[in-house]
Amino acid sequence: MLKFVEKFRDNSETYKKSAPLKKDWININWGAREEEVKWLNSFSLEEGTKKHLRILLYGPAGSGKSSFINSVDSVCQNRITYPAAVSSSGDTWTTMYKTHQIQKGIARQYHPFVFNDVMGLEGIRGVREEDIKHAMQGHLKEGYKFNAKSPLQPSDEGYNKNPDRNDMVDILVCVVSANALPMMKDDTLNKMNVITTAARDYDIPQMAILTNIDETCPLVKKSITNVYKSKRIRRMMEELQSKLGIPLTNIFPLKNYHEEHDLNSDIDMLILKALRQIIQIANDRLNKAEGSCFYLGKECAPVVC
Ligand SMILES: Nc1nc2c(ncn2[C@@H]2O[C@H](COP(=O)(O)OP(=O)(O)OP(=O)(O)O)[C@@H](O)[C@H]2O)c(=O)[nH]1
Ligand SMILES: [Mg+2]
Repeated sequence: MLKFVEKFRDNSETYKKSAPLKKDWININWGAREEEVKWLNSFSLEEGTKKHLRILLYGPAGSGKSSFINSVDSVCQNRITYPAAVSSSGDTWTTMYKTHQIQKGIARQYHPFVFNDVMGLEGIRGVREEDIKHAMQGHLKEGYKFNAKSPLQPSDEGYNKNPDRNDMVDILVCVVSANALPMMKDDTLNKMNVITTAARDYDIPQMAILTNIDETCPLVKKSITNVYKSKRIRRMMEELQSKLGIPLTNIFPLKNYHEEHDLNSDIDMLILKALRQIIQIANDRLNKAEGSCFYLGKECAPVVC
């Protein structure tokens, strides 16, 4: 545990200004937005598996979890939308377990994936690790109000005793702000360690998103298309890799929509790239688990499609 925390400790020195890379270290076709949207709109789940993939976002307060849901919804609807409330102060804003469906841009047609937004991790005022474990296993009922003082108990009203596969989480996504990464507190890191270990035990795949890249690197602030030329962003991704044990290929830097009035195809591309990988990894895992009546190490009720 201590090792995990040590690895995350104040690394602000590491992120000092340095010359940009001459070439992108990860190739990205900035002109491929329409292709990505087409892929997304044609994506469907194998028949008889689940109604939707469930994507659970967690991370420190104010890291951009709710903003990521809004950003995905905006890209999918081709206009700026705000289905999830975002914070304007330093305190954690999301306090309720809520499922967000993403509309396809056509009324009442939804993508076969949903997001769950949870309370921020921060210290004694943040979500309890036990509740994230409950969420992964599908035990949190819709509308459950997080209580930082005590986690949900099986005898509580908000506890779903018999979750089916649609309630269970298919992928866990850690959302971290590039602004906050160098100053991450020990109690937050400890919670992350407990959560990543639990996900590993449940065999739930994990990814990470690095938000606020526009605010942490002047090069990226100038143009978002410099993201893979920025050494600072690369070092942050490498740090996340070593802390969370997530391969670099599954860590996506992006900028959420937060004050814009219009979409921007470069911002969309980074959001779409991350989203595609989330969906593909979750779907691979779902297909692999198919045929087994055990899910997340537990015997579970039949699928309700
Ligand atoms: N510049 C910039 N601001 C962002 C970005 N993502 C989120 N924000 C802003 O950061 C603040 C916090 O974002 P939220 O989406 O509410 O963060 P959260 O993780 O849901 O926070 P909690 O619900 O409190 O845990 C808001 O004011 C957002 O507008 C980003 O990529 N760039
Ligand atoms: Mg939130």
